[in-house]
Amino acid sequence: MARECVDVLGPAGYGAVQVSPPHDSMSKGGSVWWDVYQPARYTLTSKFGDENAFKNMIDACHGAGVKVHVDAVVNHMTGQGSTSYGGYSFSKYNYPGLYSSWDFRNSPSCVIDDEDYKKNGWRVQNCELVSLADLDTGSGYVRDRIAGWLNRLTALGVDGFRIDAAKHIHPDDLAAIKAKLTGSPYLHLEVIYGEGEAVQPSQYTGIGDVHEFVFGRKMKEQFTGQIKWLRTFGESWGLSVPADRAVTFVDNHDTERKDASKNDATLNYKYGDTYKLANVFMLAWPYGTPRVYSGFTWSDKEAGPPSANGGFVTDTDCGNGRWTCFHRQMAGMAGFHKAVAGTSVADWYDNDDNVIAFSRGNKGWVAINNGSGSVTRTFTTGLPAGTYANVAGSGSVTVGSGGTASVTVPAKSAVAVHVGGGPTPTPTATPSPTVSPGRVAASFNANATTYWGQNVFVVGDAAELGSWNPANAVALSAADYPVWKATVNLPAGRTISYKYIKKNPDGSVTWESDPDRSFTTPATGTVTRTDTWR
Ligand code: ARE
Ligand code: CA
Repeated sequence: MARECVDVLGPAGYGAVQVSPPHDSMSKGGSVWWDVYQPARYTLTSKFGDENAFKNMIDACHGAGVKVHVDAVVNHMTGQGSTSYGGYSFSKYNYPGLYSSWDFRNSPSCVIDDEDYKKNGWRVQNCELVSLADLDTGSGYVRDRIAGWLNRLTALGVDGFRIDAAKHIHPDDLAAIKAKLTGSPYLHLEVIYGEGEAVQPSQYTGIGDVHEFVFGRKMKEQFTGQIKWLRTFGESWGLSVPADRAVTFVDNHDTERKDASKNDATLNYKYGDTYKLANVFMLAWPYGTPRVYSGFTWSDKEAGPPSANGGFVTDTDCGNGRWTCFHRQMAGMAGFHKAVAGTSVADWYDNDDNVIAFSRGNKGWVAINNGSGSVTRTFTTGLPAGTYANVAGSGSVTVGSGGTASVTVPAKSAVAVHVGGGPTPTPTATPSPTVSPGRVAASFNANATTYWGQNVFVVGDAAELGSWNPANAVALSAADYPVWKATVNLPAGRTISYKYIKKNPDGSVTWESDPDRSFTTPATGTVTRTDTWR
């Protein structure tokens, strides 16, 4: 996570990252993902690492301008097991040094039934969620322990909390815990909307933002149907909390695992381009605070993430197929979301089927083709004239003086451009046919991995390479990705220093590491530099 904050999340413009529950939890030795939702004690000795690693992660993320949110599991403790990842021994209702049986609502103990959700709000908040020992959040002692845990995290630098199973904590209890918090961490609550249920999301909006589960359900419905209907998307669609209180998402770690036939199922990474396009829409349309979900790949829905030595999660590798690293695919759109903040939707277009386009003020424009055929037309973009990089894919869009642009949107893809993402100069991929005397054609071939919205340039001490000014660097073409290429005419017989740089969706620049690269151009002919990003 620390690495990802520095390399990807920060440069892309993501505002925050929500991490998995970091408390010491019951251990199922790596066989399942959900043991982390059974807290054993409030220490940072989890399957994800220890307190040092956690603190380093926070510092690295803050250094990259990314806030850190923690998934806080405070409605309950465990329902099974006896040993934690940190080597602590406990039993249900008995956590030495922390809680004993009287801190739970277990006399008489009851377990929430499916029909309780509609009929009995008291049982939803006081009985056990899937047999997990339900904390007596009405007790001062319990409230102090919970607030103490959250305050320790705040002291380490945590900026916000997802409150797990908030629906199962009475709003008055949650408000009392909130009143004991130091600072003002951002709270977002998991209160799942269910039609006709006794406990409703609207009862919690006075405490924090609320996860809008209707959003993901609607995204699945529309993107597996016709997206032209999204023109009117908003609160009137039966969303459960107002936009300014909603955290939106296409899926989360629970909904991605629901059987597709269930009405609370959502899209997930297995839907490929359809999933991607729904996320593009979420980041482009003004509704709520969007959250992109990034997890690990699975076929068994119980299976845990890649781990070793009894379930300790190994470092994420975005190249081995075990992790979706989906946040990388949305990196360009995170920059788009940030760039268009505060603007409204205009210039709506749809083809009466599965292609839509709209602008966000004079800051951004997006086209989404959820259909099976490519579409080429002249769109009104609302943008100032210029050439902009497509941050939802590859290539660029040239907007004319009237704000219109002729754009091709291939089937199942999107084009998104925004002001400030940096107009990409047209790649000078082809050498000019005649090389004037005293000059030689130098080809730069750089093997560089990028995420969506990032582009590679070469910059150096020659005027033709921008005289070390990134703004005048030469764009490389991604046509042979991961090898980025350009050919530049350089003075013959001269020693040239250069480096490759990446321009990020938010306009910032990432430089290769030192030292500078250098070579001497020949007296005549051509020269090719074959390099790997470092
Ligand atoms: C596991 C086993 C259980 C066992 C239990 C205790 O699967 O068989 O009884 O352990 O030993 C996750 C997993 C659970 C897992 C649990 C603890 O999903 O399977 O139980 O971890 O390890 C309701 C809640 C909502 C909750 C969902 C799952 O309202 O808060 O159920 N979501 C959060 C997390 C989950 C997590 C927990 C809570 C527990 O996101 O990942 O559970 O910390 C309607 C209602 C919803 C209701 C839903 C149930 O839609 O409107 O409110 O959600 O039905 O499907
Ligand atoms: Ca409860």
